[in-house]
Amino acid sequence: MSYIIDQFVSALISMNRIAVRDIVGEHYDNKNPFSLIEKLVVPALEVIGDRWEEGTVALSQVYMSARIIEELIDELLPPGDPSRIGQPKMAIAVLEDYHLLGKRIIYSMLRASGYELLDYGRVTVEETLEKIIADKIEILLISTLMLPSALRIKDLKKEMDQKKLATRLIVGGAPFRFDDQLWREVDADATAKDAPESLKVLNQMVGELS
Ligand code: B12
Repeated sequence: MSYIIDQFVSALISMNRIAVRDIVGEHYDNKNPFSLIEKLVVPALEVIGDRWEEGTVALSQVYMSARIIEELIDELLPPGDPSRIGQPKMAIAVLEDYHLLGKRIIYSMLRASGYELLDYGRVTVEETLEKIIADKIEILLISTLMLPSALRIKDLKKEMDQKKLATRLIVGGAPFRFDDQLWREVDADATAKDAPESLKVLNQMVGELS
């Protein structure tokens, strides 16, 4: 797989959409887009992020790679499952961060699995508070990819406690994968490293709430 990831990385950073499509066409079984995303897309973007950090890839290449991936994900991800499960009110948000792809994947995975959740898009701590109060949200999923954004979850949680809100928080994104104790430090209730695991964690939390 690592050879394929390398090929995929090269196609992305040289903005070769045709090669990107060819590689996807060769390795996608037309059944489970999440498996392709977790095995190929996420690791490739991680390699690109590492190369950017070591200075061998420009930010414009990171940006263009993400754009190509966005187009691909638009085509691959399934629509929501029409038979919604009776469930607590839930929402998903990107907190004070511009990295949106992870949220998009988690949102689609959960909707495809029958959950109905509001998509708050990119929000600040203040906006999040207003929204979860107005919508009476019981479970909030938060995605952050930068450490300063991840640490803002602790500020959100403090404000929630002051307002006596019992909304449960599930957090995820790169900082939580780099440090497996960070979710506890920001006072979240749970974390998950990828889309399939987010479904397991949510199923368990929904079970506890009902
Ligand atoms: C693509 C990318 C960008 C794109 C984003 C495009 C977009 N529309 O999203 C662009 C070019 C815009 C960008 C910009 C920047 N980036 Co950037 N970026 C990346 C990169 C390469 C990949 C991120 C990505 O999309 N991955 C694919 C998605 C699908 O994976 P994911 O988000 O991790 O999601 C998975 C899991 O984490 C999990 N998950 C995600 N969210 C959630 C939520 C819940 C509830 C759960 C349960 C699970 C979960 O499930 C997902 C599926 O498996 C990462 C490298 C990396 N290692 O992550 C750097 C990275 C995140 N960026 C970084 C930085 C520093 C920046 C910039 C500040 C650079 C700059 N100097 O301008 C800017 C910030 C812009 C801003 N103002 O916020 C750093 C962050 C470092 C840190 N610890 O703070 C990283 C880690 C790169 C690095 N190695 O240094 N970036």
